[in-house]
Parts: sequence; structure tokens; C-alpha cells
Amino acid sequence: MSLVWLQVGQCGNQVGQEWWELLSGGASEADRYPYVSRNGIANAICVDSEPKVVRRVQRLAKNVSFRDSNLIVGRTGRGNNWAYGYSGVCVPPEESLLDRAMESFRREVERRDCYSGTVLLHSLCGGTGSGLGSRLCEEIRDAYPAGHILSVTVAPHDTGETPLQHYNSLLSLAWLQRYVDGVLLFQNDDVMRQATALSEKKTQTVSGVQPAVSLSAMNSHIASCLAGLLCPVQTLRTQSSVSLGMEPWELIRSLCPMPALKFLHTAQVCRRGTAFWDRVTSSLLQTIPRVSPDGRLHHSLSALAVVRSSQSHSFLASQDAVLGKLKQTYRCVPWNPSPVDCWIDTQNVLDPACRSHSLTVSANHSSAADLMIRVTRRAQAMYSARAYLHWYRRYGGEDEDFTAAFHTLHSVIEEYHQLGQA
Ligand SMILES: Nc1nc2c(ncn2[C@@H]2O[C@H](COP(=O)(O)OP(=O)(O)OP(=O)(O)O)[C@@H](O)[C@H]2O)c(=O)[nH]1
Ligand SMILES: [Mg+2]
Repeated sequence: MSLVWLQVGQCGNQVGQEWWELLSGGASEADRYPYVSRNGIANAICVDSEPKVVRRVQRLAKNVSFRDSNLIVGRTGRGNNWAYGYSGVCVPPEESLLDRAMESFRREVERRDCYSGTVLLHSLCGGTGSGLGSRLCEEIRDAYPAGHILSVTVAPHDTGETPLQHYNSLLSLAWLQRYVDGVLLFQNDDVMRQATALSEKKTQTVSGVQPAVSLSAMNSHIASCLAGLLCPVQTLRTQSSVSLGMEPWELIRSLCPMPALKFLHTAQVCRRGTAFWDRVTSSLLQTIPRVSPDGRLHHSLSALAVVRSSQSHSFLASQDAVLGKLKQTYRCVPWNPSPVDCWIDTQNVLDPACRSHSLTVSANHSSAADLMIRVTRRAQAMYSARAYLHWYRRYGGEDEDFTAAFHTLHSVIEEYHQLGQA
């Protein structure tokens, strides 16, 4: 057991809730093992500045329980203000979420045979998820420099959430670039499209009526992508079939070989019945962004395909063709000698009771630069007008935080653009 799972803020905890539901819904003990101890206790810490969501996670969890000392809640939210969440300001001070979270974290690390790293779930623009999430990355990196940090980050809808969403996203993205090793980036507009497509498919066969997609359906899609990538796979088991729970760290090793580029785009297709892998691959490839709004072709540094299916033998027959198609459509850089890694498991943890199969692909992909361009442009326009800055100053936010964050994101954008010029 090597991992600590950390859910921060409303979004982090709600996505986490779907994740625990998925793991409880039929995953074998071996598939749950890196995340749930043999005594049924989740290796997780849940933090939020308001009590409601964490309490719901605890109430709804089936076949999994949480240590009471790892449920860390405050009394009031952080008002969608990154600086409020980051500062750790708390009244009374002894209830500091930051100190309590770090103390629980330390105790969790001590329970590990060998601590290898943290998976952190949070949003980019809520005060707690973005601000406290950023601060926790920094503190954990400082206290446990040898451990990995994999962030699972939800970016807001493109427009219409809060006036502070661009500032918060700017600062959180910059902190992630500095302190974590890999970022599984889910953008709410994209997640909503995918979840809508899935629910249309399901209900067409039942009633032909198109349902509105719920937050829970969106979170369930994110959790399904996470399980596709992070649950144990046969490929990484030892010869005696033991899982060491190395999937999150092997994912980082495979997808983020260069510290300058660490933002990952994930897509997934799950089907029942006989597996036709070329069709599954084509369906998945239809969902990935190929061109940026200013007409640049997207490129990838590396990609990882995870196949989960009782029909994995049929995948072996078409493996070369599938990986070739992924390499071509993700436009992997020519100088990476083995850009597409592939892991296989002989069961589909996403739908274990049925004859089903899934393909999940995560890629270090230049579409992340599109988000960063939107965020930096809008944040820059507000920053030049000095709009809302007093809200950040009130909690210790400084001009330097903003200017350094702009600089960091401009460099990342530039690095992603360079991929296309190789
Ligand atoms: N996909 C998804 N996005 C969510 C969910 N809850 C909130 N968000 C998004 O997260 C952002 C708001 O962050 P929250 O997580 O609600 O905020 P918080 O971390 O609790 O911070 P404060 O409430 O400001 O203290 C917005 O972009 C929302 O669209 C969720 O359950 N699923
Ligand atoms: Mg909140």
C-alpha cells in the first residue's frame, strides 16, 4: 500500500463520491486494494471548508468506510476566492483546515509500508479546491519531496460561473505546474458533452427522450475515466499476480517524461457485447480535440491506452493497428521513439458483471494550451483593469503571485506549441 487519496473542496469530494461508488460496485478486492485497505477502510482524506459534502460522502459510501480523523471540515466556504483558500486563514486558528489536513496526511503516510505518492482531486476555480488544493500541493511537495503528486483537476465551464474563475484558474494552473508531477485535466464543458452522449445512448434504447445531464452523471464519467486509468492492470502485476498499486506513478512515468509538460487529456469508450477494437478506437478518436480555435493542429508528447476486457485476446490481434491509429490521430511527436504505451487487464472493472470492454486513453496533449490561452487572456484583461484584486489582497495575495503565474502559463503554452514544430 503506497498511496494517499486526497479529496479537497465540493467538486473534489463529489467526484470522489462517484469514485468510491464505482469501486464499491463490483470491483474485486484486488482492484480496490491500492485504494481500500483489506479491512474496508479507504486510504483517503476528505477536506472541505463546509461540512455538507464530506458528510454525504461518508453517508453514501457502501462497502468502504473513512477514518473519522480523515474527514476534515470547516464551517464556511472560501467564497470562490483562491487567496482565501490558499492563506489557510481560519477562525478560530486551531481549526485550520490546512494544519488539520497536513496532520492527517502525516499520519496516513506513517501507515503506509512505503509511501509513493498522492492523488489529489479538486476543482480549478472553487476557493477551497483551488486555493487550499494549491497550498496542499506545495506543502506536500515540501514535506515529502520523493513522493509523486498526481492531480485530478476539474476546470470550470468556459463562461458564466463566477467573476473570479479566470484568476483562480490562472493561479491554480501555475501552482500545479510548479508542484505536481502530472495533471489529469477534465474540463466541465468537455465532460458535459461526453456525459450527454453517454446518457443519450442509454436512454434512446429505453424511451427515446433526451435527458438533461446531471452533475452526478458528469462526475460518474470522470470517475469512470479515473478507474480506467488507475485501477490495477495485469500488465503491471508481478509474476505471482500481485498488484503493487503502481498505476498512478507508472502513468506519470509514461506520460510526463518532461517536467515542462504535464497536462493530460483523457477519453474513454466502454461497450458491451463482442469487442470490435477498430470501431471502439474510432469512436474514442472522434471525441478528442484535433485543432485549436486559432487553427493549430494539436500534438501529443506521449499517450497511454488502457484496455480492460475479458476479450483482451482479441485486442492482442489488433493491438498494432489500434496503437498505430492512436499514434497517428493524437499526432505523437516523431522524436519520441515509443510514444504510445499500452496496459491490458482481463476484466473490465467499469462494468464487471457483463461481457463488456473499455478503452481509456490519456495523452500529454497540446489542447491543454487552449485552456491556458483562454484563462490568461481573460485574467490579463481583468488584471490590467485591476478588477477584483482587493479580494485577493485581503488574504495576502500579491501582485507577484499573478505576474509569476502569467509567466508560468505563458511558458507552458509555448512548450506545447513547440511540440508541433518538431
Ligand atoms: N464536474 C464537477 N464540477 C463541479 C462540481 N462541483 C463544483 N464543480 C465545479 O467546481 C467549481 C467550483 O468549485 P467547488 O469545488 O464547488 O468549490 P470549493 O472548492 O468547495 O470552494 P468554496 O466553495 O469556494 O470554498 C466550478 O467550476 C464548478 O463548476 C461537481 O460535482 N462536478
Ligand atoms: Mg464549497
